[in-house]
Amino acid sequence: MSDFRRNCIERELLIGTFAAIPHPVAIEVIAASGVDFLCIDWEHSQISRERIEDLIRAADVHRVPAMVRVPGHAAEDIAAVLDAGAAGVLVPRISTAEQARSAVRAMRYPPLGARGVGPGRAAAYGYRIPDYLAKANAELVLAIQVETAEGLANIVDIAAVDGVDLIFIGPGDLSVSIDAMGPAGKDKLDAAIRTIVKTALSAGRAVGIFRPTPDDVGTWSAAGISFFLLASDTMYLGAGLTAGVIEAKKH
Ligand code: 3PY
Repeated sequence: MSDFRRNCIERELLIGTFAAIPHPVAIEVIAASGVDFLCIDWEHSQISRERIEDLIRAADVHRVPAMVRVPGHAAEDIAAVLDAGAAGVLVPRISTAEQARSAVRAMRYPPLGARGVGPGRAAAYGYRIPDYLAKANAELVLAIQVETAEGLANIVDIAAVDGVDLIFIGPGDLSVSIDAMGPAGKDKLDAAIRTIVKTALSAGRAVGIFRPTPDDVGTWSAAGISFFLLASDTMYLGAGLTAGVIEAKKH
């Protein structure tokens, strides 16, 4: 098993960020920050499928595991990023157990799933297909994202799906979906998050969450969340530069 998957499953504290800038330089800057992993955000960025392989390559140079958040549930997209060498996949908007099972089928080779065999970068362009087939199911992380009212209602069934390593909570979408936005919705949103965490942990899944800042990582890690995606390269660029400009303009 890869260290990354073992650390996910064993609920080691893992800190990463989303990569949304479609250039390997941004990946190298992220990798140099000390993150435990990064997640290339194909869902909410203008990163093209062709570019993903180069971004993963840049992370590999620095030995930082790179997962990819795919744009939807298509098996073809999951296969494409895994063939490019992703260390795992984050599948957004999983709201039913059947959607979770379909993600497992797309992610794993038989007998656990139905992923197709291809001569991609992950298998050394075809030269190491048998080696890759022997280890891929054990090495790659499958994280599914629960972020809808329907997903919250179905969390017991979703968490029970074998082959899912980690349930990742998207608080932004969840807050919109359950009508718990802003400060007025905080208690409702926190209660929903705690329900997902408790159910996922009872089913033996690790739990992750998106946080825009590290401020409450301690609170959520005490609640059992071990995998954190903190903001994104673009958000940190914006926050860092804004703070610098404000400071400079004081003089
Ligand atoms: C959310 O907060 O809904 C997310 O998807 C974070 O990426």
